[in-house]
Amino acid sequence: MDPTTPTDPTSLAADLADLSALVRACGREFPAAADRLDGLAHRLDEGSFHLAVLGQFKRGKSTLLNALLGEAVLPSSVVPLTAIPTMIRSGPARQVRIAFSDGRADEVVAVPDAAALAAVLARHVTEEENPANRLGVAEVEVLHPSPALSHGVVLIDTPGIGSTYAHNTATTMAFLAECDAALFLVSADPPITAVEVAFLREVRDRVPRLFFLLNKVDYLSADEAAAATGFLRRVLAEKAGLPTDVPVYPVSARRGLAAREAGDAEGWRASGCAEVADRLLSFLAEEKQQVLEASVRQRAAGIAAEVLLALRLALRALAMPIAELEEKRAQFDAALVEAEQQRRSAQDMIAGERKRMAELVEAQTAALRERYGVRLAGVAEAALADGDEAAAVEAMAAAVAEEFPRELEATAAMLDGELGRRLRVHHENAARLIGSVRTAAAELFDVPFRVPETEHRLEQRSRAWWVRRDVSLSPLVPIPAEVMERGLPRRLRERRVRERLERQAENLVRANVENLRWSMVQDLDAAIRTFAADLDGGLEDAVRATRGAIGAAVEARTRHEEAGRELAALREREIAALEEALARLGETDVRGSSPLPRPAIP
Ligand SMILES: Nc1nc2c(ncn2[C@@H]2O[C@H](COP(=O)(O)OP(=O)(O)OP(=O)(O)O)[C@@H](O)[C@H]2O)c(=O)[nH]1
Ligand SMILES: [Mg+2]
Repeated sequence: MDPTTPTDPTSLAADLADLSALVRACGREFPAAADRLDGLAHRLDEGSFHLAVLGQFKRGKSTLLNALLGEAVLPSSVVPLTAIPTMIRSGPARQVRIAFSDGRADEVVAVPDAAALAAVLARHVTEEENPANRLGVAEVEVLHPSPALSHGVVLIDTPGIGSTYAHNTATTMAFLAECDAALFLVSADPPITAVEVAFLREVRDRVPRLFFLLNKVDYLSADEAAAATGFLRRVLAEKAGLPTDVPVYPVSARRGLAAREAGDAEGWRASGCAEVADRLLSFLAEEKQQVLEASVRQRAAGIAAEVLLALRLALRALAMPIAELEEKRAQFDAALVEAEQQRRSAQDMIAGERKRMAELVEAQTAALRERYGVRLAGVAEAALADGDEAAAVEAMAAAVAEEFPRELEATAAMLDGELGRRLRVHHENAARLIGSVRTAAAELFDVPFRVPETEHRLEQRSRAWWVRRDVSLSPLVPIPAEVMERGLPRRLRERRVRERLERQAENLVRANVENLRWSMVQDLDAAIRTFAADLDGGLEDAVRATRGAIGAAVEARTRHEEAGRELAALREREIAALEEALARLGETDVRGSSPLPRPAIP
């Protein structure tokens, strides 16, 4: 099968369900394998693709999304408006779920039509009706039946950057890490600004795939639109280092929306939105879907190959003279002694990795503490120059609230990457060790088996270990001045103020960095524990499957010749069914000698 051909994910899901049922029915040695297959089905099911629309305020992001959805549901206006990221997923009927940052239960609202949906969204995500996010909304998720949301695409409306509402910019910046791809929207009038170029530079480093849309081309004639597109391309190349032929899609979101609402297919095409909907959305989603599906297929085939190995072993064992069988069992147990030694040394190495990572966390947080101490001293000094102690305290608190989450993100991202890189080597070693146990069994009983390749690509972007990231900041508790201080000479009083501010800064930094350090160490421990348990579990599965197969054969043979024959017939049937299921998954040579299809990665 050509792995670059996108396949129907529902049929893959069905194949996985069949395979899992089949494996489960093969007997008590295999529930773990069936569970792993169910895990893959879940992964496929939730394999959504986050596509955000990004841009400066009022470029028409919300209008464009409305055009793509086919109805005006996201609030749009002439004043800066969108204040909370809104995720729009595919669902059978319109529904809104609102999550709050203070841990209140989510609010789920079923909405009968577009107008009702628009009203609920306006109440929660706009600067007008929810100024400075008074309602404490953390995230809004919309379910919508639009076909634009097929292939697992999740469209995301983001607050515009660069408006007078600085918190909107901060919200969008913090959200970039969630985006798999983005449509970067600029408008024909005014042409791209310096603020947008600076924003683009940030985006470019954090979002893996970017597409450029030039909106509001309805203001321009055809010639002007061509000139504007050319200008935008030049700016993108010169100021943001993008290739000179980077595609730019001219659109009129407003006309697109009007055309969709009027059912005007020609107008829809003329607006440029059709191309975005047809080509871009499906291209992006398929690209992701393809990688995901190929990887799921490959892993499922690997699991099925392991089960097949155990079944073939059992069949071979059933045909063997008892004495030979016992001898093979002893040889397999001897091979396990070696594997056990390797397992111990792997666990030691993982423990060593934990220690080194913990040291890195300490070093990073110490550096952060130091950097922040200096930074806050500077902030306090500057505020004191033209204000009093209270102003300096306020300036420090503001600096922490504004800058600390970013620092924290950066440190966490760096450590995430580092742990991922380090564990990858151990992951490969563990897979090899587990494979060697199966290979030993296969060789002993002379049945074909190829160790499945491991695949990490999809995990690379997931934040495997940093799960409890807590960006809530420790507040500043002002240290009161002593009453008698007022009577002191000015120089002395100033020195006291400085000392107090210094202590304040120290407390603030210590409390916040300590929070971070503690949660990182917790997460690191959890990640290492899971990893070590996975290694032990995987090895145990491999051993259990082989021992189980031999044991069942010995038991059946000693019980009755008839029982042995019956079990052999059952195993043969199971093997045939599994081989068939494996062939459906796209594995051509079920004897396990041909390479599995590799995922197509652009
Ligand atoms: N002429 C014209 N106006 C448009 C177009 N798209 C959007 N607009 C108008 O531009 C204004 C801003 O649109 P919004 O969709 O609210 O922009 P936004 O980027 O979501 O704004 P924020 O959420 O504040 O960042 C509205 O008045 C829209 O009607 C277009 O293609 N042509
Ligand atoms: Mg908007």
